[in-house]
Parts: sequence; C-alpha cells; structure tokens
Amino acid sequence: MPTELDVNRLGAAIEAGADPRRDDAGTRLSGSPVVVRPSFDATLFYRHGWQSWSDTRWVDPAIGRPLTPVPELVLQGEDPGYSRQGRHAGSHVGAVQGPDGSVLLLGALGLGGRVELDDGALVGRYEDEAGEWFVAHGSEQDVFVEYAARLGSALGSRKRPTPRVWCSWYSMYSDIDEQRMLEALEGVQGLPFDSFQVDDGWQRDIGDWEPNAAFPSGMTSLAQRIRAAGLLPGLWMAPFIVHERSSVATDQHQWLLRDEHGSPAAAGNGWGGDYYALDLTHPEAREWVGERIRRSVEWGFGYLKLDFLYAGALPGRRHEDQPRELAYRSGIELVREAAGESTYLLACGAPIVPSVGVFDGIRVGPDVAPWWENDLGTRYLYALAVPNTRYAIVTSLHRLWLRPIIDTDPDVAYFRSRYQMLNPTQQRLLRDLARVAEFRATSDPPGWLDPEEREALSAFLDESPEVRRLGRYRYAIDGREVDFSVAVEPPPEYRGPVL
Ligand code: 9PG
Repeated sequence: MPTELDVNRLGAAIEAGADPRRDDAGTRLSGSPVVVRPSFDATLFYRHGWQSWSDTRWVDPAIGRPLTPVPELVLQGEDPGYSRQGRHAGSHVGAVQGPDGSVLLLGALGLGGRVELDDGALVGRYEDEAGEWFVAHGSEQDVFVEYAARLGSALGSRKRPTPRVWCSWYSMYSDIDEQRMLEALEGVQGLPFDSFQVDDGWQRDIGDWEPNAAFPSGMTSLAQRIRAAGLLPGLWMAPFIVHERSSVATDQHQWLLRDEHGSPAAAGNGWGGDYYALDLTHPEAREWVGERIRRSVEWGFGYLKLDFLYAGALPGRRHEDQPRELAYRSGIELVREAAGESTYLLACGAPIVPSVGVFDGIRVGPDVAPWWENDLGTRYLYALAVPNTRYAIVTSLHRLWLRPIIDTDPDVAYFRSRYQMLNPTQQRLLRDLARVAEFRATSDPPGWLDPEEREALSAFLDESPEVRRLGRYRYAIDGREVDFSVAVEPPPEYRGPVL
C-alpha cells in the first residue's frame, strides 16, 4: 500500500522515495526510483530535453507521442537510451499539469536524474548514485522558480552582465576568412555590441584547433583587431569532440570514449565524416583540453562559445568508471579553471542541468534559421532539432525558468531582409524572444542591412524593456503584449514558407 505523505498539501502522493521532508515551498526526498502520483489526471506533461537542442515543451500525454524509433541520424539532440522508449520522458525535471491548471513538478538536484510519466505518475530515477529530488505543487511559475533556486544552491549560479553578441554563423556559416571577419568588424562599428564572436570555420579541423589558411595572420592578431575595435573577442570551439581524421583521433586512441566493443563511441556525423568524444576522465585528454582552452584565452579571446559538449556526457566506457554526467561535470570544471573566472563561457549543444554553475550562459534551443519550419525534419522525421526558427522558439521559451541561475541564449535574431524567408512577423517574434530571454545576438553583417534595418538592430541592442510574464506564452514587453503561442501551435496561415 502506498503511504500518503502529502507533507505540504502536495496535490500528490509519494509512493516511492526515501526520507521525504518539508522544504519551505515543497518537499525534498531522495532515492531512485521516486514515484510521485498526482491527485489529478495529468492533462499535460512537461518534457525537458537533455541538451541545448533537445525538444522541450508541454506535450499532451494522450495524443502527444514520445520520440519514436526513427533512423539514428535524426536522434541528434536526444539523450541516447531514452529517446526510444515508449513513455514520455525528460531529463532532470518533469512536471504534469492538472485540469485546474496547477502544476506538479519533480526535479533532480543532482547530475544523473531522469523523469518519466508512467501510468499517470512522475517517476524519477538516477542513472547511477541516487541523489536528491525536489517536489512542488502550485502555479507553473512558482514551482519552476523554486526548482531553479534549489538547483542554483545545489550546483551554483554565475550571474554577470550578459554580452550583446555579433556571431558569424547565421550569415556566413563556415565560409569565413580573415578578410570577411575584418569587414564585418568594420561594419559593426557604431553599433552597441559587446562581443564579436568568430564561429565555426577558423580552425584546421575539429580536434585541430589551429587557425587554417584562411586566417594567415593568426588568432592573436584577429583578437587584437577585435579588441582595438572596442569589443570582447569571441571564439567558437568544440573541445570535447575530435574528427575521425584529426591527429588526436588517429594517434591517441586511449583518449577516446569507447563503446561496449572497445571501439571509439560514435558522437555524431558532420564536417564530412564521423566524430568521436574525448574521455574526460583520461588525464592526458584532460591536459590536452585544458591546454586548448588556455591557449585560446592567451590568443586574446575573452568569450568562448563551446559547442557539441554533450559528447563529453555520452554513455560509454571511460578510463575512470564515473557516471557520465559526473565525467562531464569534471570536464567543464577543468575548462572553467583553464579559461579563468573572467572569461565568459557560453555552452552549446550542452546537457542543461549539468552545466549550471560552471557556464555563464547556455543555448537553450536548437539553431534558428532564416526559415520558419523544416517540414522534412520536424514533420516527417520527427527531428525537431534541425535548424528551424519555430522549434528554436518553442524549446527556448520552455527553458526561460533557468534565467535566474544561468544566461539563457535563444540563439540569434534577424534584422535582414536579404537571404531571408522569415516574414516580418516571424522575425519580430524571434526578436521578442531575445528581449524576454535577455540575451541579444545577431549574425547579420551590417553590410547586408538597409538603413532602417540597421536602425532597428541598433535600437534592439540598446533598449532594456520592462518584461512581464502574463501567462505561459504571453508576455508584456514595455506594455506591448506578445503571444508566442503562434510558434507553439501555429495557425495554418502563420506557417509561412518552408524549406
Ligand atoms: C557551428 C554550429 C553553430 C551553431 C551551433 C551548432 O548536425 N547537427 O545536428 C548540428 C546541430 C547544431 C549545429 C550544427 C550541426 O549547430 O548550434 O550555433 O555554432 O554548430 O558548426
């Protein structure tokens, strides 16, 4: 018989879980599994994706389908092992909404927690050592605020001024060179940016973090030019992955995460081949990562966008038998130590909760794109993390509760009409999301903007509007009401051009 331990008028019965005790806003318990059964029938389940790009939103448990078996290719962004099970499941935190709109939340305060919806109950499990849980029942706003506060106490939080960033990716993609960077730098003069960030394309290879032939003057020189322009030099790196053709992958087999057969574990496919994950418990691999980070800071970069970080937390065999998210945590702590306290570290493609307290900011959704939706990816393959603005908005919007403990980067906003398939309303929605998330970035080279668009960008970077939350998807921005539900449930006429 389950014992009713509704210590705080929880709206739920705790059917499994050790040592339940009162907390001023809910209940703490420990163990694995813990089972928390709402006293109501769940009408919605909050599914929190594992890493930056993973699907995060409220799903209807009756008709919303969990991720179903689809080719491995499209599982990118999902936590391996959880995406193929038949139940709705998420990482670290899950919640259900009742018919009266109240929300019951179950959230892990440690690294390896997973929450699924099983026969109407929230079931929390730790992958390895059992840790602590926080349970609360109340308004959506309140329970997530309380969970974030407890996560901040458990894992730390770093709040410092959020830089306004120009990033090269969403206009030039990997087609960058020194000349193009200097032209863009010239173009942003007079616009109120704080950081100028060079994205993917500067390096010789993934795992070979030296400037390629397109950057003949080297990275120190580029960083100096950026600093001389009054901006904080920013650089993209993917320090936890190595391409199969890189010298680390070919020469340092013992540094790689292994699968059950002892072969390098697959971490993904891109840049014309497969890439592997570094084993962050291996002392020499750690030394190498630290060295790469220290060097980019020595080059003069004070803002690092560190990408594809999930690789450090993939399941596999490691030099030291540590839980995978603990290995990740020790890897990012090493990165922080190498980068120094004053370097702004932005995590991308990163497990969300395990990154809290170490990074200054984190990407909270998949990549935006100059189009609204990618029908092939989202509709037919159920690969919601393919670049598309609609799901970038949806996922980011459902992660804004993290803002008190880590900067939430919803990705760039667009101001350009050139190379643009988003209509003006869709572009406005993306800018409003940046205002609500309080993270402002764009990739538009000022040379692509007409005077009016440049003016809009300048005003956007300068303003600090008063933002009020009016509902799950409704906000007032300086008194102007914005409704993001058009992205969550777009009316047919709103869907706009597709790929
Ligand atoms: C650079 C880019 C940008 C971007 C990042 C990340 O294959 N994939 O699934 C895939 C996902 C995301 C992605 C690239 C590929 O984008 O989010 O801002 O830095 O890397 O390569």
